[in-house]
Amino acid sequence: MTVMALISKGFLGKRRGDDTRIPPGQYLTHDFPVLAVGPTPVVKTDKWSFTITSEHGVDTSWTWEEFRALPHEAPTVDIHCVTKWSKLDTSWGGVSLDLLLDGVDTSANYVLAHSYDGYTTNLPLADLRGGKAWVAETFDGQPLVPEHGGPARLLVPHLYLWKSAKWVTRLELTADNEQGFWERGGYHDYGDPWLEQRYQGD
Ligand SMILES: Nc1nc2c(c(=O)[nH]1)N[C@H]1C(S)=C(S)[C@@H](COP(=O)(O)O)O[C@H]1N2
Ligand SMILES: [Mo]
Repeated sequence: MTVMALISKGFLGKRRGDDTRIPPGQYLTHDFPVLAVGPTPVVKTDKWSFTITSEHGVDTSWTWEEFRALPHEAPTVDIHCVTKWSKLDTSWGGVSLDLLLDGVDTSANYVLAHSYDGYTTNLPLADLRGGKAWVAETFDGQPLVPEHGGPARLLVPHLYLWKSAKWVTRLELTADNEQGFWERGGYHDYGDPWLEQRYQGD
């Protein structure tokens, strides 16, 4: 092998590696930090429900058993927290939002996600479609632990992780953009980690 081949192999190897998957301003971590506004809520699966409320006020709901019986997917995705850590190749199990939204009559453009701890976060409905978002209930093949949002959390890995509402229980579909908890506090309405949309105005 020529010297050039060795150099370009090394260079390309690095270029294809982890560093190209870390958005600007982020660093790689192998831990899984826990971040929440308040204490971890105790959510029992026999009391759990997940509801999509359309802009017409129509509810589509699942009990835990009904949700568990839905076809599941096993996405492996990179996640990016606005506190600057990124974690690569995280593996989850959950139900695609495409499936959950299928049959919901809506022409809403936005979603306000509601969680059992009172947390809310907003995002465009389009960002929940197209194989990009799940209601996840396992992590690394194990039931999702309460600290990380169990029984189930929203997983929207292409946006900063504050959009991935832990302990999610309801998606409210809205015609207009309504800000959630951190967005009212100055965080960005969209939150694209590749554009470093951390705060309003970024
Ligand atoms: N219900 C709820 N979901 C939440 C939060 C919260 O406080 N409550 N914090 C958000 C924030 S700011 C981040 S960074 C991620 C952290 O997820 P993790 O604790 O699993 O790392 O959860 C998000 N989802
Ligand atoms: Mo966060």
